[in-house]
Amino acid sequence: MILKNVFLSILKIYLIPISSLLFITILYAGCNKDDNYSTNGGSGNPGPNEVFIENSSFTPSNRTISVGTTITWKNQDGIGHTVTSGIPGSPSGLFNSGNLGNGASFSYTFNNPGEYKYFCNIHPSMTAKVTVQ
Ligand SMILES: [Cu+2]
Repeated sequence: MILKNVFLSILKIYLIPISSLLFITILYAGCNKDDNYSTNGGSGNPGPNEVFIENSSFTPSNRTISVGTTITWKNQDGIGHTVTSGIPGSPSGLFNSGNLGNGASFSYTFNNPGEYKYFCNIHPSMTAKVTVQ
């Protein structure tokens, strides 16, 4: 009977903190994974404020964000691209990355709501937009 009580006490003292620690560790591991997800700049999927340029297209082609958000475009292609505001043949002049080589990135902060179309000045078939709300 005494042995059983001792055993139960040990269970209470050690098992609860250990399982809590394990739970917290798993939570943190999940968060860190998300952080890498949006900042690794390598393969995989773009983070919430990123647009990847890959296979001569903008991914995702319509990114919806809130006012004040900075979008970062990353060129994952082996060839150069630009991120130019407006539509092919009619740039709006709001932003223009210039030629981005492989691995290069460009950022722009959207401070007003609206729909912002953009394209690649080298490949006019590459068009996309950012919706700011
Ligand atoms: Cu291009």
